[in-house]
Amino acid sequence: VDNIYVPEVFFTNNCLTGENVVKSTRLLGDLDGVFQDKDAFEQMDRDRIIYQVSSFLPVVENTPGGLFMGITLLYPGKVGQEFFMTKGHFHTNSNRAEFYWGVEGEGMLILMDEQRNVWAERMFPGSLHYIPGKVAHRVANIGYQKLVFSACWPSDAGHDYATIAAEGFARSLMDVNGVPTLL
Ligand code: S6P
Ligand code: ZN
Repeated sequence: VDNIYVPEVFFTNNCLTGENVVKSTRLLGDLDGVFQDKDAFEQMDRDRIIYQVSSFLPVVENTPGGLFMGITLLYPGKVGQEFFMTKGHFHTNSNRAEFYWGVEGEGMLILMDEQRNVWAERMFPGSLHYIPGKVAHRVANIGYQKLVFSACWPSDAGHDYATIAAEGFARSLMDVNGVPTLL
């Protein structure tokens, strides 16, 4: 498995074969419509890498009872005053929960329930976050360094990106005079 962000924990588990690891890269251009400041977005390089995900998929997608694990590297930066963040999603099997935990850097986990209530939890190395079912989740990098976090979710959760693409989150995490603030 070349050119992949792999922390020590993966090597000690000796579970990477290269066939069950799926890597994906999200460029700024893939996040069109996600950020509030459209003018700032248009002035930036659409080919800039915003985040990369390596997912370890030991079973076939949709297998009931299995688990997936992923590690996400989210670069620092802002579009206007809004911190770089992941697309965010609900799960297709909406009641499926997920764990996130912070590995490196400083972030905010932004959560939204089906009534569009939004709240956030601070992420830092060692922070652990339980995301209940029916709660959309996205992560913002609020620091000056890369943010690395890991996730574990059921193999039959699935990803519903369409709802967030259509309706967004009800609040955005902005830099207000140096303070990350949900507006
Ligand atoms: C998968 C898990 C993460 C995210 C990754 C990127 O269920 O939540 O691995 O896929 O952090 O975020 P997103 O919203 O683009 O999938
Ligand atoms: Zn998820």
